[in-house]
Amino acid sequence: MAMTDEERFRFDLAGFLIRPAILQPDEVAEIVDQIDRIHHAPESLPPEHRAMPGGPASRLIDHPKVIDVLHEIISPDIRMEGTFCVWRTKGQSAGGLHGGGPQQVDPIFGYRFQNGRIHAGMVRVVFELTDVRKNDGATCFIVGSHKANFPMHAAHMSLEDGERSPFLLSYECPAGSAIFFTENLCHAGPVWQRDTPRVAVLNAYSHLATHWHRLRIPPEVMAALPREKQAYFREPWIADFRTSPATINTTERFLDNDELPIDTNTKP
Ligand SMILES: O=C(O)CCC(=O)C(=O)O
Ligand SMILES: [Fe+2]
Repeated sequence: MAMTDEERFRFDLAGFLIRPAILQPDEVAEIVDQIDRIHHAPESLPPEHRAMPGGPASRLIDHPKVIDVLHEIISPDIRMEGTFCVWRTKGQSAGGLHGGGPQQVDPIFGYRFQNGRIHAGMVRVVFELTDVRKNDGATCFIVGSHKANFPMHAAHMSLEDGERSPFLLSYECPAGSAIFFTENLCHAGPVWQRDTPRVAVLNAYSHLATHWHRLRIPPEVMAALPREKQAYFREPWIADFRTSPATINTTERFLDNDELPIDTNTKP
C-alpha cells in the first residue's frame, strides 16, 4: 500500500487528491515545450511526438507516484483509457459542472468502498505543468459528490462568482503536481483567469477489464512508445479460458511476446 492513510482518507472523503510536485522542473519544462509546439508549431516535432502520450509526455503514462495510487484505488490491473493536453489561455474553459450524484454516466464509473478498500471506476489524472494559485480556474470539484445519493441540485451547479456552491473546491499547487479524481465526482474546467496559459495533461485510467473510450492516439505515436508503456494499451480482458489453465492478461505476458496486439485507432 503506497498511499498514506491521510491520502486515502482525503480521496474517499472528497473524491480527489493532490500529489504536489512529483515531476522535476526539467521534466516539466520538456513537456511544456512539447505541448507548446503541438499547439503552435507541430511540424517542428517528429510525427511520433505530435500527440499525447508520445515524446516527453510518455513519462507520465507510468509515473511511479501515479501508478501506485491507481493500483490502490482502481486495481493492480489497469489500462490507460484516454489522454489529452491543454494550452488554455485566459478566458478559455472546458465547460460546466458535470458528473456526480447517483445516476452516474454509467455504473462502470461508480465509486465504491468495499472489503476495506476503495474501488474507483475511471480515474482522471491531471498533471499541472504551470503553477496554479487559488481561483486561477483549474479543475474544480463538488466535494463528496462521487458518493451523493440525490441528483446534483441546481443550486450547486453554477460557476458564476457569488453563486458558487460552498462545496465547490479547487486547488493550488506547484508545476509538476498530479491531481487524481474519480470521474464520478461532479467537476468542471472553469474559465482560466491568468495571463499565463494553463498547460496540463489529462490522462484517464480504468480497470483492465473495461474499455469506455476508443483510442484516438495516432498509430505512429503508439508505435514509438516503449513496450512497457504500450502495455497500458493492451487488450481489455483478464482471463482467456480457451487455454487450460486460463491465460492471464498480465503485463509480463505482454512484455514477453512482441506479437501481442496494441490498441490502435486503425480498426474500424
Ligand atoms: O479541463 C478541465 O479542467 C477539466 C476537464 C474535464 O472535465 C475532465 O477531464 O473530465
Ligand atoms: Fe470531465
